[in-house]
Amino acid sequence: MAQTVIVVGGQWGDEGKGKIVDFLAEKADLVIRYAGGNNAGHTVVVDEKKYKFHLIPSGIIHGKLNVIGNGTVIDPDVLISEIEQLEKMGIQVDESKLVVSSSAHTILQKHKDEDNPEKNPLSKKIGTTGRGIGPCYRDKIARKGIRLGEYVEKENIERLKPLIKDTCYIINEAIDSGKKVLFEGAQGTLLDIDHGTYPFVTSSNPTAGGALTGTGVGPTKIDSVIGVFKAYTTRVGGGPFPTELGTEEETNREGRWEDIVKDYDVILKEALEKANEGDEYYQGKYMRLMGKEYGTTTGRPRRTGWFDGVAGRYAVMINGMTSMAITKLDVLTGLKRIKICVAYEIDGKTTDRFILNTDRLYDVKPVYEELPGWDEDISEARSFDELPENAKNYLKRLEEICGAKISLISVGPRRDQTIVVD
Ligand code: 2SA
Ligand code: GDP
Ligand code: MG
Repeated sequence: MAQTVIVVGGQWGDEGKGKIVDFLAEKADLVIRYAGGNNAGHTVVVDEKKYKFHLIPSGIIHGKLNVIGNGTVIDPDVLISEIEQLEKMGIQVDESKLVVSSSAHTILQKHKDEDNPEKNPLSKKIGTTGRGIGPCYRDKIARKGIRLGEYVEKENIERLKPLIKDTCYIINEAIDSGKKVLFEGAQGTLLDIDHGTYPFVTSSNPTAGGALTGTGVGPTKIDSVIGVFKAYTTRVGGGPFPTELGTEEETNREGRWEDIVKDYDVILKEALEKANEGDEYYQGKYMRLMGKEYGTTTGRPRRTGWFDGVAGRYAVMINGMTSMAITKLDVLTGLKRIKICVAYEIDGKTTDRFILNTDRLYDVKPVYEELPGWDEDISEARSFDELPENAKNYLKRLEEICGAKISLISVGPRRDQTIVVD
């Protein structure tokens, strides 16, 4: 592992950044969250134990120093309850394990009240997580927010006081003394307030640039940027999604995970049969079921679709990715044919560039390349060579289309289900 690594989401979030960060964290000294708040949700599975994080970096299970940087927004109640939950699971959280920037902004009750999708048409349209993220960042930019250091002092929150630090010094001193630092992205490139599908975005910069402003580290100190991509695409909430399979209404009708888990095997088998007959809706449904594509924060079903190589290439460029991690390759197992979007057709023309005008992105028709799939169980593969030929070919095509090499492949949720590519 390079000394300083940014792990960033290449799509619309939930790419499996938590798992990749957890895998890399073993070799790191510091793990840092730099943007967003408890709208994020990372699931990490270690020894069959499932850990769900919203605010605290995944490095906490390794006993590393975890930092929540100045670019984040913090709901103090959520932070305290996450700390308490971890302590119940036997993970001690004190200032040697977790520090939080005094300059992070505070999510207040009024921010949460405002960002209620049931009551606020804008929150509903965007499909926000309802956690008060947008209103809090708005107040920060308008220079009327409350920074966490000030809030914790004012409200006298004893549990958080020892954790509040000027984290930019801690991080820079660690880097200067040769320590290994991982920057953990939340959400993804296409949800970035500047580079994503505005207004269907979150209110921060999840991209690599956000790792700098969100921590106080300069660009010359960054060695590598790993972009995490699913082997297909998902999206939660509203907004255009060129390679989507099936419609949003149908997604909603399916209900939440709790509702379908009872008949899981039967529904999955039916979805695969219909998917292999060429039914697009069931191809998407198969990905949703196989990938358990239901939100960590809200339990919402995620919209699913084929890998979008145009968006992938754009994400590689925006973040200056030095390599890619491809996750959830196992989810595609069973599909006879797998598609990759290689270009967009718009106004009768073909382009290999992402469309930055969000309204126009709805009019895009993906140009697909079709590759043969594989049937073999790949969840026990631990090297590139152990993968079926068709899986290898699929990955090689993703590299060519996106223009970055693949350094990690994930074939299951567990830490050990990871392939390092030399
Ligand atoms: P917000 O709440 O203001 O940040 O919402 C704005 C948009 O950003 C999307 N967004 C996300 N998309 C995927 N995953 C997210 N985190 C949770 C998870 C989601 C969940 O990791 O599973 O549990 O539902 C996340 N957070 C924000 C959101 O859907 C809006 O489109
Ligand atoms: P993040 O927000 O990017 O950290 O991603 P999430 O944790 O929200 O969503 C990714 C989900 O996929 C989690 O439930 C992970 O446990 C799971 N996951 C990660 N990698 C893999 C993989 O390679 N295969 C499978 N089947 N699941 C994975
Ligand atoms: Mg997530």
